[in-house]
Amino acid sequence: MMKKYIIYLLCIPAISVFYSCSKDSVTPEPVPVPAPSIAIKLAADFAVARYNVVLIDPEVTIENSNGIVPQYKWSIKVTGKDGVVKDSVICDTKTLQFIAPKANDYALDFTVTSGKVTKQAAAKVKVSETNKTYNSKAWSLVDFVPAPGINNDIYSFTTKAEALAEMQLALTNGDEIPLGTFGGYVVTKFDHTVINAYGKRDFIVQMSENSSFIKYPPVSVYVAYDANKNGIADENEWYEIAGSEHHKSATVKNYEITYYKPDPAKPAAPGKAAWEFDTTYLKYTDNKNGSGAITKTTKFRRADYYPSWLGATYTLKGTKVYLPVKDVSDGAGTSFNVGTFDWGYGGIKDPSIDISWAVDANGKKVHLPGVDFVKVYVSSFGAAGASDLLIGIFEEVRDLNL
Ligand SMILES: [Ca+2]
Ligand SMILES: [Ca+2]
Repeated sequence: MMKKYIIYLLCIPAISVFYSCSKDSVTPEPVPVPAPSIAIKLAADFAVARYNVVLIDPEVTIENSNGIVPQYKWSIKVTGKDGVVKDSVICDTKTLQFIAPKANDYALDFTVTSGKVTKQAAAKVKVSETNKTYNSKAWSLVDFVPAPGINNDIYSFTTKAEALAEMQLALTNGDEIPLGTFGGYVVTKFDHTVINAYGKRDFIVQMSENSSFIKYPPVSVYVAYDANKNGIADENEWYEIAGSEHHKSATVKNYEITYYKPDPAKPAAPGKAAWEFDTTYLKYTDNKNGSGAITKTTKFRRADYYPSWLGATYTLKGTKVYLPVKDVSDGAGTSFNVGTFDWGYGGIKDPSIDISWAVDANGKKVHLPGVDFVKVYVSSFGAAGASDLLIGIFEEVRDLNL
């Protein structure tokens, strides 16, 4: 009896093993997966003038990719200071918009990788001399509309043309260009396309710098590459630089403020604090059902904040970025800490910009070979009590790699 029992027990694992094996044996043989293959059609030679873009768009056919997203890499041979030739990656998309600062013959390598399979192709670009000298600073003023601010009345313009001529002069002389509060902007143009250097910052936005007495807000940046080469920054050529604040919840996209010209006959409505000279001075409305008034401060009571040449009302637009402004005078409104942003703005610790941060209206990254135009605008709407509105004062934009 006992013997039988033992045998029975021992049989269970035996059967179990047999069962497992038989299950395996009915699994169909794995169908061999066809190896991926890559074919590249790329012209051998291209030619372009320096600081101009040539489009290099190879034909890539990938078979049996098994859903793997291919990776692309363009590199050029660069001779370092030590005389050693190295591959330098210049692009990671299929299409390359090649642009180079120097006349030379460039040897390009194009690599496509799909899983474990890699294919390479090569091309040459002959970059010719233009016999032009290019300036690192954007010297041409293309557009300028200030928002209200305490320094608008120093300019007694009657037309926009007059304002532009005067601000061009300021830019030429290295003088400052006041932008006022939210939405105030200036557009400048380079005499060349600022190259979007791969993995590097490309240009710098110089604003008036903070002192112990006066604090300036960071400013936002738009860029335009003159893709159709008509010399104009067309509406569809503008892209926003998505800096460190761009995706934060307090950031308001497509914000618009309308400013109303103050009535000089209106009696001042003083506030509780001595610095509040007129709390109903300059009316504004926005496109989020908001409205209010900019207070005229006692210190600037003789100033006209509204640019007289801009008519009865005008509207300024952009992404509104939240800027922390903290009263550090126990609510007296006489002393403030003004916040700053990490990267991707002017008026911050490091105001250098990588063109690769540009995004389209849907927030999607765009690949620009470079930029010809830079728009700088005040993207926060804040005041620092007795010190008045937080206003931006523009100095210049400059190519970092020229
Ligand atoms: Ca770059
Ligand atoms: Ca254009």
